[in-house]
Amino acid sequence: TTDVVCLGESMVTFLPSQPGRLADVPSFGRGIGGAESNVACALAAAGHRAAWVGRVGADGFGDHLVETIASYGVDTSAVRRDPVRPTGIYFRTATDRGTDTHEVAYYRAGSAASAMSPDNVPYEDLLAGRILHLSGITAALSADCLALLRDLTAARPGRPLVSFDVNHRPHLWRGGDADASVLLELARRCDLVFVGEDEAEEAWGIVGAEAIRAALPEPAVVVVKRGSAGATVFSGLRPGPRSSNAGGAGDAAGVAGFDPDTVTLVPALRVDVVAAVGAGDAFAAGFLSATLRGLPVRDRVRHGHLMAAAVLTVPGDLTDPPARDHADRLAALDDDAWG
Ligand code: KDG
Repeated sequence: TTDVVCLGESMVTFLPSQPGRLADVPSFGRGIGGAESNVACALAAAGHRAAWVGRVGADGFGDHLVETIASYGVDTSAVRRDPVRPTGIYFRTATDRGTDTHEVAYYRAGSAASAMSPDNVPYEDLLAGRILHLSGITAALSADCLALLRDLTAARPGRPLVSFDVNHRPHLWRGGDADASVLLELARRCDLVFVGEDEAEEAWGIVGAEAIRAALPEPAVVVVKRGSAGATVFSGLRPGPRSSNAGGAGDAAGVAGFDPDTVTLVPALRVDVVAAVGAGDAFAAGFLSATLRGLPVRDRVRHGHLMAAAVLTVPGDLTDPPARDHADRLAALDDDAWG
């Protein structure tokens, strides 16, 4: 069986040849982006069976995405091609060193992925893994995509463990019918939630890790990312709204392997940030990887931090994760080494 199935829009990414305003950049290099396929690629590179489900155009950019994602070892067999709508693309400027300020220009309105709906995605493939990984980006793409996330996060028999990265992208919520408050509604229906302290404040006006957990009481695990301070994990066995298959896929994925109601703060590594884009995806991949391996909560977070550190120190969205035995040795270092 597949370990993790990731659903979402992937795009061809254009990275600038030089720093400066988007208006002044003369040329761009091609890469790939897409939060959920980034997670799938990192998981596959770390040795897990990962699949990505998405929708791309019947165009060269669609070919490039499918081929590149497959080259990481990700199963792309359930990706659908849209005969009419194009593959989304986006451009961005270089991040100022040490900061997270960059411009992003999306060309994805009306994209193939925005046409995903409960009527045209392969449910059998989506529900076939131990974990289904989703993100809030999909909710912002279209009313159909929001309906799809609502459906996939609904309680159903045999549901895999549902992992949700809130991924609030303010640009995407401008001018739509829904607003970012739906991300809170969706997150509450999932089993494992990743959210940044900053994005919870920006999207929902909720300040601080404890307040975030109070607003998200249902998921068995809530991981609050706190930038360079690290991450706080709230975990507990809760009956929740999803009637998750106790003893089934959810348990097998190890989320239930926590003592009830624990709060664990795990400091991050301090790195010299080149570009922050993709770090959240790498963190989720590291945490999921260690979860699949049944590692203790501290080590799940440390594997998240290690994968994030690898991506933070390169310009693109994606990089090879540290080898597993290397990551295990780093994760096992004393608290002193982890600051
Ligand atoms: O997390 C990185 C993503 O934000 C990036 O790859 C592009 O998926 C993307 C988005 O929608 O912003």
